[in-house]
Amino acid sequence: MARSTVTYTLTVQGMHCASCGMLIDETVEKVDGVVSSTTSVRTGMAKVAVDPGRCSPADVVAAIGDAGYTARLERP
Ligand SMILES: [Cu+2]
Repeated sequence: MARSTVTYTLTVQGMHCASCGMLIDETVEKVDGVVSSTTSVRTGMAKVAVDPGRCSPADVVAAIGDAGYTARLERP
């Protein structure tokens, strides 16, 4: 775990309740290279820590899309 990680901040549309955030976190954490995912329904934001050599913002956006939500990268 000596590798450095980068945290992507994304806005997520379509969340309604805490279960939505948990579903997103479960889905995103299955993506190769994702270290952790913390999604807040209250703020509509997801903070996703990744190994940047293995996971791009597009991978995270795609995974959230697969879960049924729309995500947009706020800042790398
Ligand atoms: Cu929900």
